[in-house]
Amino acid sequence: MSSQRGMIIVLEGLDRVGKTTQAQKLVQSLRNQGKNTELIRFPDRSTMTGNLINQYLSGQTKLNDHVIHLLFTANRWEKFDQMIEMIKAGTTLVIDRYSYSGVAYTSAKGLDFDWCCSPEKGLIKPDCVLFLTTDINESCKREDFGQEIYDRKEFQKSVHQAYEKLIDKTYWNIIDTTNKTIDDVHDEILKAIHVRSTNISKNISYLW
Ligand code: T5A
Repeated sequence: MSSQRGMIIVLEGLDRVGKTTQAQKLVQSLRNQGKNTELIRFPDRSTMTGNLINQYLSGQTKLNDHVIHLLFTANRWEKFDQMIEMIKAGTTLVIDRYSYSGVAYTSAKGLDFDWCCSPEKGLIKPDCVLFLTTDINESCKREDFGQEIYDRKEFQKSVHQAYEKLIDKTYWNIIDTTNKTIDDVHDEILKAIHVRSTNISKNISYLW
């Protein structure tokens, strides 16, 4: 066991805003700094729940809105024990989407906000959420937008409004990526992480 627990960093934002690009670059930079770092993506489409989620997102299977919400949450609970182990061993986790996506996307469909939060209760609370924003007109034009069921501009606007209810400046950084290069955004993220990393509590906290 490491004497210092790993940091937990989450990237959030609308579809195609650049989360995966930035998560991968962040993992690489942290590893270059000598930090043991792992990338986790939600949904994890490789598990049993992930397979159902993938069928739903690609339009092959229809599911009740409550059911798909609980599947996304279960997909996170499946990783819970492994994540705790890694953090305690001193591994930094960079997580591409998390509970905030769950709540923002489902509540944007009109489901009760508190109901959406409740199955997330008890999951690990991140030390830092990087909320990537951009001009929706730009992200909707990016490659592959429109391939999955949530890739509709009007729905994305509702999701953004739902995210705004979740912003907690005590551990969220809003990173406006509009007209910025991938490298500029990466630099901004590194600066934000550096500031947050000086203030990590010894113990793991839990949502919500
Ligand atoms: N969902 C997810 C829920 O409803 N509930 C949940 O609990 C969870 C976890 C799938 C869907 O599931 C929903 C949300 C989603 O609708 P996903 O697989 O993470 O989730 O889907 P996306 O968010 O669409 O993930 P993507 O990987 O497709 O998009 P990213 O990661 O935001 O974007 P990225 O990095 O792949 O970049 C997209 C393109 O933009 C370019 C990249 O090169 C790439 O071509 N790009 C830039 N171009 C110009 N300037 C920049 N600064 C750029 N940054 C990236």
